[in-house]
Amino acid sequence: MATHDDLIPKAPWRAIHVTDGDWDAADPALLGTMLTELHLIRAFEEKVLELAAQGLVHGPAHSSVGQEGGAVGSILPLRSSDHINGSHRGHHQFLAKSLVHLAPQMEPRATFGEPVRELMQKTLAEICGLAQGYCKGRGGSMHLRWLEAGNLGTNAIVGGGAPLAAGSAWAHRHAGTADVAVNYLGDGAVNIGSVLEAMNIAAAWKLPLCFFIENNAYAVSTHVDEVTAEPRLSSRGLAFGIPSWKVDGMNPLAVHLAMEEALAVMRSGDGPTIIEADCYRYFHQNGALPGSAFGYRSKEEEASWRARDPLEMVAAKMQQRQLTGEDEVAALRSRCLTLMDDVAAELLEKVDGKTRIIPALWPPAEFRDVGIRGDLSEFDGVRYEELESFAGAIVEDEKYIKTVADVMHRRMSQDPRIVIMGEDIHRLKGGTNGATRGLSTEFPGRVLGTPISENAFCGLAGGIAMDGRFLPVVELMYPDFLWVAADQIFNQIAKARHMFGGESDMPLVMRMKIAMGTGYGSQHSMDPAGIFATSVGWRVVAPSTPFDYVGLMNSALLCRDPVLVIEHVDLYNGKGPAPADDLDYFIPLGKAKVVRPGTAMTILTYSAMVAPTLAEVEASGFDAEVIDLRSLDRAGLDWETIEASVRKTNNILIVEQGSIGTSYGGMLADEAQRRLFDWLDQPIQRVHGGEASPSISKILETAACAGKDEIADGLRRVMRDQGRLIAAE
Ligand SMILES: Cc1ncc(C[n+]2csc(CCOP(=O)(O)OP(=O)(O)O)c2C)c(N)n1
Ligand SMILES: [Mg+2]
Repeated sequence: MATHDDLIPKAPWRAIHVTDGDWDAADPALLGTMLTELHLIRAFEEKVLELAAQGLVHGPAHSSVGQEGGAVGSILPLRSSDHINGSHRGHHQFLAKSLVHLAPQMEPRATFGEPVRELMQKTLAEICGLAQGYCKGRGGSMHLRWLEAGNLGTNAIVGGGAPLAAGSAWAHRHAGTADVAVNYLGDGAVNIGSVLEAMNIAAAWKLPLCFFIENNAYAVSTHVDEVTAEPRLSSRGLAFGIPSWKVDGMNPLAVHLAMEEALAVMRSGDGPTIIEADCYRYFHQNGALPGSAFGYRSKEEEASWRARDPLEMVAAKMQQRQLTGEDEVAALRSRCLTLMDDVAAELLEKVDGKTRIIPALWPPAEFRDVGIRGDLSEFDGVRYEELESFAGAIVEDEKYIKTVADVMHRRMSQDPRIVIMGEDIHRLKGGTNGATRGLSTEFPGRVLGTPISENAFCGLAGGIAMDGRFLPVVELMYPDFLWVAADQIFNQIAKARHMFGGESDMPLVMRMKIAMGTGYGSQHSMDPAGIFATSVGWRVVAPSTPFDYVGLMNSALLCRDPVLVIEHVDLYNGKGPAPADDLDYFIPLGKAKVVRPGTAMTILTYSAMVAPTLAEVEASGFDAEVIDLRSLDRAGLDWETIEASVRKTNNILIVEQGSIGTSYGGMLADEAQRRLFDWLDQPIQRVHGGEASPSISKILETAACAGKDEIADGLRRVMRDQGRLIAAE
């Protein structure tokens, strides 16, 4: 008969409770600060609900009323240089972190200073979508960011902030500080992959990151017991070796003590922690009605939690120690309400008996797209080169893949901020293709082999980029994995700058190789250009020669925006011109290149389709002009070069390899016909692959991808449809 041993989890999992002795021993100044912050946040949230009820908050108002204790208790032991982020329900954490930054100690009897008043107004203004808000009204309630105070930015994607916070924690650790990051999340968020992936990577890499779970038992109307067999959510730590605490989140002192214990772990370099705080939101998911009004919970349950209100608890404990009195608490409450009335009044006016936002406070409509990308001023004064005018020595037949590794080697040796990450990039002589060859031995600690957690490591890189002390380069093994990491790549990295007000840089480089033709089938064979180029925020480059790779990679690394560098297996194995010893020049983001002048048509193409296009043009005898686009994103398309060509040729053929569904050419054709319609003699023609993603079977794969035959056919079509005789037909 089999025998069993009980296995002991690697990390402790404990409930923490406070005693009367703890309350008696608590520093009076700490309790006074707690009480003041709790009241300020409560009054703030009540004002938000009041404005929401009057229709003055556009979008949801996810109030934290009832949950203030967890935020205040956990944030008071933090310092300004510690970072936090949270979710859609984040006002209380944002305010608590900002208050600790502005006024580490608050005296319940003192009048509020101007900085606190300004905090309240700017936060309220942001929630109302007004220009004076922290994110100029762009972020609203769900995207509150104030980096100076350590607020990285709240998130409307449940769990989406966890990988970003891991990036911040990585930056703290790698910079050699003892600072930490705290990711606030709900019980619902514990079940999403981003969070579980982030827990794993944070533990594997010993990142100083606290996952602070506000377990209010509901995700909208769904009870935690319905969606997990282990509703004690701090148990998740057991799976990852993360020390975890379960604590009464209505008790700010208990939470404070739990966070102090967690900080001792994190600040001493022992990795992440989890704190699960049991708490309750008094109202529904959003707005001022209780949850019971929607039938998913009872009035009795609500009353039982309200009876344990954190504001009342702290006040009662302080009164027991005669640190305050009922009148003083009432006076504090009244000063908080007056403060909120005052700051709200400055945003509002009454017209015909109706309250409205003062019109002058809205951001102007022209602000709509401002700050999607940076202004590229970081390129001022750099040395641009083109192969044709390059004064240095050229190696005519350099392997493209060697240049990929060489230029990164050069940049990493010059710039200690660069850190690269991806699956297996630290082994196998430079990852699966040799693109990072030699780097892990040369730069230990800066070449990170990641777990297979695309969402987590892409988001972690995003968090590093937003932190700004380091410069992340991410390799995605195959482009199709972008769907796995889509939230971090598109919702987080791409949107952050614009969403947070248009000024927060996101300097990050992502590399991926197109692998069509390798037989890796439907899930490894996409061209990512179309998806990235239509996902505003990304810049996209596709160098087709080793020489261009050097200049464009250098530009990608200098740019303050996220840049996708598209590579291709066909290029890796091919050879082309490369600089013999100069790896320091740039090629502008936004500069296409005419690689063959001609008059019969303009062919727009990129990456590994440039060479076969040139070959087919020569074979056809048609005098086509071929443009290697090089920069593919909407802001990077070089319309000057394209327009000059089309004015001459009056015909466009777009050549790409991949399938039509997510193709790049659709966006390009749309943009081109709007701009160049007057110069066109016929509709824009396109060469592209089939509808389905390429299959593994060699014949079917060849049929699915555009190649030399399709290009030749495209050339003939353009000639035929412009009515020019074709000798062969
Ligand atoms: C990925 C994702 N799925 C669904 C939603 C819609 N949504 C917003 S909040 C929410 C519930 C979140 O519950 P929980 O994590 O417990 O946080 P709480 O609202 O209780 O603070 C849902 C489903 C979302 N914003 N993001
Ligand atoms: Mg919840």
